Parts: sequence; structure tokens; C-alpha cells
Amino acid sequence: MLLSYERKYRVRGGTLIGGDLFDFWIGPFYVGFFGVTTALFALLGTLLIFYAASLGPTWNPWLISIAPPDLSYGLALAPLREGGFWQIITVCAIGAFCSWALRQVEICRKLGIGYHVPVAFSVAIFAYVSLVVIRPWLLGAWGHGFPYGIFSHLDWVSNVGYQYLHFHYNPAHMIAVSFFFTTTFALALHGGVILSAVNPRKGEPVKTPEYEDTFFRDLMGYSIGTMGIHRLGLLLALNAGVWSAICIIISGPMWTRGWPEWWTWWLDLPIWSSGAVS
Ligand code: UQ2
Repeated sequence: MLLSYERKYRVRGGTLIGGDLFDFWIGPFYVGFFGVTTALFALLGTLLIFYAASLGPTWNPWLISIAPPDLSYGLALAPLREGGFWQIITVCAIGAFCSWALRQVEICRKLGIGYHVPVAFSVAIFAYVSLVVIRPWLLGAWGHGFPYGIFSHLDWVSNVGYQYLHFHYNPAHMIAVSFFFTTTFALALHGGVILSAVNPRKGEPVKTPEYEDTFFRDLMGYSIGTMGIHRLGLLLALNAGVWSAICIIISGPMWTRGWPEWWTWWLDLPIWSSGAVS
């Protein structure tokens, strides 16, 4: 079904590739060249996941796992059953994610709005690509990617964490976690204040943004404003993704010992006297 206003926004053009060829909708969905490539990559990737799973020992959804190649394959292509499925599935995943982002760009261009959503989605893609392409490539083996399985990827995260003794001492991980928490804090404040204004007590009219500003000014002397909270939210969320990517890329390629040891830079500063204090 078409919403009453949708027809007005179903404008031609804005495509990056394919001209008018794929410039149409199926029901509520815009298709476009990248809608086609999204569907093809997603379908092929999903079929490969099911086929690779069928060769494995279990259909228990928690235990199914499709592993990357052994480290001994380095950055080469591996035989299908030796990690080759994982490699093709990874290509399909990246193809589908990038197609999805480019489809967002085409929709933005059609509507004449900013590219904030595809930019944000690209940061999420970057976080995934850090794990399965950038870091494995820097370490010289696809085997450093994580396995595609529910429990198996959790085990991977745990094992990689312990490989650096205590991953919470990774400074970029600390920053990423802080951004994740601050993001949920900001969304809780924002969701709370919006619903509080829209749901006043019985008989009261719905409240305006001035009430939202006044609430925070009364509470803590400052309101970031209706635009500001959305800018802050996007900034916090993008930083959570970016610092997550940084924290895993530096683990191995730039630091191979335990993360707690990294903090010895503090004791190594030349400002401390070499035991000459009386
Ligand atoms: C706000 C505002 C909103 C909001 C929120 C605030 C009217 C509807 C949540 C309050 C947020 C502030 C003061 C920033 C807090 C800082 C961090 C780092 C979480 O003022 O304007 O708009 O939704």
C-alpha cells in the first residue's frame, strides 16, 4: 500500500548508475541498480551459508559455524571446504552492505536530502570490514577473521581478548566503550524527554520543544537543543563504531603484547626521577 504522500516523492532521477533502467519501485521499496545488486549478493551469500552449514556437523542454530581458512593459507584463496566458503560469503556480505549504502545514497539524491544516513551506515560497514579484511590483511592471513556462527564468534572475541591478556586495558577499546555507553545515555535522555512531552497527564495538551529545553535548563542549567541532540547522537554513535574499528586494528598490527603492559609508557616518562628522591 502507498501512503498518501508517497506518490509526491516518487520522483525520477538521482541514480548513480543505470540511468532510468532500474529507477522503479516494488511496492514500498525503491529498487535501483543497487537494489538489484543488494538482492543478488544477499541471496548468493545466504545460499552459501546454508550450503556450507549443510556440510557441517550440526543444524543447531547456536552451533552452526563457517570458519575462515587456516592461518597457513595466508592471504591466498582457500579450497571451498577449507575456508573458501567463508571467503566468498565475506565478499557477498561486503557487496550487499556497500550496495545497500549506495542505494541509500540514490534515495538521498532523489529526495534532495543530506547523506548523513549512508555516511553513518558506512561507519558500521567499516567496523565489520576492519575485522574481516583490514586486520587479517595487515596480519597476513585471512584466518585472523572471525568465524560466522553465533557461539563461535563469541568464542573468537573471547580468545582474541585473552591473547592480549586483558582487552579492557586497550585505550581505544576504553574510548569505544565510553562512546557506546554515552550513546545509550543520550538516546535514553532523548527518548525520555520526547515521550514525556508527547504524553502529558490526562487533559493536558501535548507540549512543545520549549518545554524540553526548559526541563534540562531547570535540571542542569543547559539544554543542547532539538537540533543539537541529534548532532550529538550521530557524533557519539559514529565515534563508537570508529573507535571499535581502531581498537581491533591496532591489536596485532601495532601492539602484540598484553594491553595492560602498554600503560608502562606512563612510568617510562622522563619526568620521573630515576630513584634520586631522598
Ligand atoms: C536537550 C534537548 C533535547 C534532548 C535532550 C537534551 C531540547 C529534544 C536529551 C539534553 C541533553 C544534553 C543536555 C546533552 C547531554 C550530554 C551528553 C554527552 C549525553 O537539551 O533539547 O531535545 O532530547
